[in-house]
Amino acid sequence: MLSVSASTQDNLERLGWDTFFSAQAADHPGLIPARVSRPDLNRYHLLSATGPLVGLLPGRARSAGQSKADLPTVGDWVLVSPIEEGQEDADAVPTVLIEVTLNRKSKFSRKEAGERYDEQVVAANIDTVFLVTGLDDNFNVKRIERYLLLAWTSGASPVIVLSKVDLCENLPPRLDKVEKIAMKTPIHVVSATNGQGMEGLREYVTRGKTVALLGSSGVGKSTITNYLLGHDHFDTGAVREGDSRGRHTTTFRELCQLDSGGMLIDTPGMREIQIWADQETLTASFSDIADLALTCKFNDCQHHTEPHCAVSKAIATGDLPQARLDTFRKFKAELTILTARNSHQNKASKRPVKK
Ligand SMILES: Nc1nc2c(ncn2[C@@H]2O[C@H](COP(=O)(O)OP(=O)(O)OP(=O)(O)O)[C@@H](O)[C@H]2O)c(=O)[nH]1
Ligand SMILES: [Mg+2]
Ligand SMILES: [Zn+2]
Repeated sequence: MLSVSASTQDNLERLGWDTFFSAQAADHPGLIPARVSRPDLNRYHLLSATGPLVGLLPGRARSAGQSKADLPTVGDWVLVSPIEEGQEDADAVPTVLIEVTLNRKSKFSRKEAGERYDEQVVAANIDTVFLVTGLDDNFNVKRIERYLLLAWTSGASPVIVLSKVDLCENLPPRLDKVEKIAMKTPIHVVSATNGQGMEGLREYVTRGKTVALLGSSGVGKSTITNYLLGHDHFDTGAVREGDSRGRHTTTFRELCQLDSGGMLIDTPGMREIQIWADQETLTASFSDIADLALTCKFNDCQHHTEPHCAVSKAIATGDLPQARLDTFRKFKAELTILTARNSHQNKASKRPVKK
């Protein structure tokens, strides 16, 4: 164990430090733990027990990384060493060298935007993800289903946040649609402009806990973050008239500490959220379909025209929406391509397969 003073220990725990990380740090005596609050182009803004630091990553770490997903990202814990020379200005934020990135407890990933089949880690070491969707004209249940699958893959607990309830004239049918696909995920209906339901979100942002806000542009992620922080740290931007879509106001990911000791990670609205998951999580995310399939006559029933198919029956009676089955099939197809591409890339690169 590192020998640290009580107040240092307290500050670290407020940042989310626990035995999962201290056990790893024990192998690297003398290095200082810090958490990535904001990755920049060539440097990393860090938070440590003694305050902010600026971390530099040695070139060798960049080239040794098998994929971009291995490089430090927002929420990661790193171990650093001080850089002695060249720090003339005593008031400047100390610059340090990032020596080690600790294994992650959880990570929210998606397939990198565009053609490449690479993993992009959006945020690391998060306890809860707020999947934010506006109850305005930009409301979209399919998008929530997609985010939910990624959240279940992440190792963090998802929470569905339906924002802008002050703009919603007919809540019950929308809420009903979300409840049908939520699979018991907690749902919070909020307005960050009039405060409705906002206190309920605080229970997730307690001392040492990290919450990441995810969702399309304009759904109100930064407005919610500012509300919980108690001041306007992030810029917010008006949405387009007509379709209520945002204008990509937030352009970087940043972890901020609340006075309560919890942390929020605000992220830029995602244009595309392509799946990064595995078959097991897909089945678990669609446990309603999996449960029904257990009672289909054939074990390998595809729920098309087979006799005694419990899934088809549930669709006929309206117990299972057709759209739900369609989404499941679409995700399954995307996952099949992803898995095939990944195994192809791994073979082609002849590198050891990643953990
Ligand atoms: N009426 C109403 N407007 C809201 C609410 N929350 C956010 N807004 C407005 O919606 C617009 C977009 O909010 P942002 O917080 O910038 O949205 P964002 O999700 O951070 O968007 P990006 O940074 O582009 O991803 C702003 O004009 C906010 O004032 C709400 O609860 N009610
Ligand atoms: Mg924003
Ligand atoms: Zn069937």
